Amino acid sequence: MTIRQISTRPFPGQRPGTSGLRKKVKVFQQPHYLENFVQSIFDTQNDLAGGILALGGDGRFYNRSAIQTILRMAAAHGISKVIVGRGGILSTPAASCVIRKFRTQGGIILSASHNPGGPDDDFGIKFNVPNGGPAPEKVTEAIYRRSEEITSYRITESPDVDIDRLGTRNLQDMTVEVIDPVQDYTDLLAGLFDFELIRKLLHSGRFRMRFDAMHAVTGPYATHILETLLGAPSGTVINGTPRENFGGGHPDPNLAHATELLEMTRGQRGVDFGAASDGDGDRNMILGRDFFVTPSDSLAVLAANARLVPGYQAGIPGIARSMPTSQAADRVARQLGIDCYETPTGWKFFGNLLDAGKIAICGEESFGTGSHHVREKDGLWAVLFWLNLLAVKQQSVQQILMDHWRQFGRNFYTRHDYEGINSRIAGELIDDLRGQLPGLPGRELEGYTVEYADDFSYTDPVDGSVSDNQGLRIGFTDGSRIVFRLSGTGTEGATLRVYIEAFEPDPQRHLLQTASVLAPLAKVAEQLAGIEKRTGRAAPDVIT
Ligand code: VG1
Ligand code: CO
Repeated sequence: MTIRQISTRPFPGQRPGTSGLRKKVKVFQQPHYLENFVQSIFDTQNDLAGGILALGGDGRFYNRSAIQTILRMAAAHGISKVIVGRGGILSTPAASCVIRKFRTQGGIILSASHNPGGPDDDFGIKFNVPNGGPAPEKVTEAIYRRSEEITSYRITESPDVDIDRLGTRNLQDMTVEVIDPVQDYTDLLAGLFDFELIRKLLHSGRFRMRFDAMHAVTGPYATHILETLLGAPSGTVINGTPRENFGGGHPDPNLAHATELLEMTRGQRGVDFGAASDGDGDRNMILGRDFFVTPSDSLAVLAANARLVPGYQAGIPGIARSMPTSQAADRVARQLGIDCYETPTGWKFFGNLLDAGKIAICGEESFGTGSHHVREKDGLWAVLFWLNLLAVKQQSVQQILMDHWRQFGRNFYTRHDYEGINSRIAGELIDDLRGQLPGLPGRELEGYTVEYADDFSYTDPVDGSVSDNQGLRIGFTDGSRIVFRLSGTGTEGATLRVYIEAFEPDPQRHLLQTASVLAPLAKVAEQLAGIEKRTGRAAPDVIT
């Protein structure tokens, strides 16, 4: 067979961020750019040669051409078989499912998640390890170090592989197996939830829902599961046809971007339940009629009610949340008498806890929720979990939340994002804040007394690895909190995230406006960080 060895030089900055390597498509299109990173994966993951690799992506622009490049390189590297989703498609949770089910030596997922797609927008690649989860830091660091010293890569000279027909074919000595991207994932979810009960709810005539696939990867998954299997009326899934540029939108399920869905849940004629997922299918947004469920609350509600769902009937050993996620889940864990872990931002930190059986449910404030069924967050899983709960409880989304808050208290929560700010200014802002931290405990600010202030450092309870500098936390004596951190997923400048939460035990106050409850703390955040003075921004770009 013809394998070519191509000389190359390192590209600076192929360091994976919160969730893989994300750059503009134009960056990925430079000769050797993608190849260098893929070869760095192959060179550092010794079990891949002679092993099996799962491969797929969210279908955005450049997905198909990247798949062909990776297949040629995999053949040249001596990988025995690549399992690829038809059309090059695998949602992130489906990829995780496939890696686990077929015991592959890892997987490559092509996605920039919720970032816009198209020739002028974003692309991404990430490596998942054999447990199905994103590579832990020591693996991403090894890949990055390799990318800094690479001098050549290997690739076959061969025509494109047909990835649009199911079945097995050869690329020189390697087998390429094209699978239905939806089937294995659907089977897994069907084993966790009470599909019969959900079907009854959807047929009761008293319940209407919409799922917004945002022209991204979950279209075929949601249509198959919700409409075909569960019998929801056709039209339940909106924007269900995946597009390479997501129809020009941000495939980001939040109040700022899923506005069409939001409208459908409004007023007397609004639907009872609205949900959306992101570009690669791992995020979810949950809406009731005229009601938004914060992702932090969603995590707490799912954990508190897990026993009502077949897959979690025996109860859960523990919960984990990322550091900036609200402490609502902690309160649930306390009442259930189980552990709650606080991890740095990014799904990779949940992997060890899930593998060790310390937790079964975990989540992030950024519209991510998931469980031990895969090792990624899972948008449709969360939607089905909610549908299962709604079917069991026969209550509205709002009623479920009101009951939850009455039992556990309410953690009011918001995140303010300042996007595309100058990287140097953002760095200085964080450095200056870090310098202020030691002087904060005991100080009173707008009526709140600082209890602790630190730069979050995490020691993995399973392997002891330490991750420093994971965000600045300022906690107040009444349980309120402000967190500052810089995004690790952007492709232009820096994004500053400010996370604000306040605890409210009094049910009389649970329906107050979030913005007004959190206004004094937002003022404190501004006083401490001087965001407007430094960046010229008087208000955040996105509030969720
Ligand atoms: C953001 C979120 C984080 C999430 C990450 C990947 O990271 O805040 O919670 O894990 O995106 O999500 P950052 O570093 O920009 O804050 V996604 O849906 O890749 O898939
Ligand atoms: Co995503």
